[in-house]
Amino acid sequence: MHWALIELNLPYRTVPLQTRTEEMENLEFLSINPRKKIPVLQHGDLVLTESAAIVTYLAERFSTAERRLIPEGLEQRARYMEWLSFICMELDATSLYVLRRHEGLPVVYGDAPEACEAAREYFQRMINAAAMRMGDGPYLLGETFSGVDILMISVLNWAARYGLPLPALFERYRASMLDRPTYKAAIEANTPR
Ligand SMILES: N[C@@H](CCC(=O)N[C@@H](CS)C(=O)NCC(=O)O)C(=O)O
Repeated sequence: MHWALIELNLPYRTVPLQTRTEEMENLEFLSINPRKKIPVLQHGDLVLTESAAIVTYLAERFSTAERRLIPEGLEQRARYMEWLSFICMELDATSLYVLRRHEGLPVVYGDAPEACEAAREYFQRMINAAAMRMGDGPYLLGETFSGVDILMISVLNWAARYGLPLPALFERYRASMLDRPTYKAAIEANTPR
């Protein structure tokens, strides 16, 4: 979320919250997100949860001719939505989320070695298929950086954390994104002091 805000050069205020702490039980936060999850975006009366929705909302609302995070043409927007759905469902929900729960937090969600093994294999199959679909890059949508690159890097970072190897194309893609000044600024902004 920081990354999208920084790419779009938007002024914003951060309220730092730590998950799974008393801060999440705070009534004000519960009224904003009863699911007790971050990130949450508040823009005027609009309260939005879910990273994919937040990044896409910011992209739709604040893109300009100079800084555009979602394409204008119908077919390119369809490609954006395709990547968005693939990243959230195939890479995150059915693969990495399983690892985050059962390898990362077994005390809460229980051990499930077979499910984790299957999730690792599934991630590999999906990311290899995605590499065949990516084209010449340098971004998911070709020549133009967009919100789906932000979301893809978030899942590729999780993959790296769980030791999942990436196809060479995505290794190069991730390295070049991590080198982007706006990415570095976002990490800085998201690091607790
Ligand atoms: N699908 C949500 C997932 C959000 C999520 O799981 N956030 C983590 C922090 S990165 C969290 O709030 N975890 C707290 C918990 O699971 O109790 C999104 O993409 O925004």
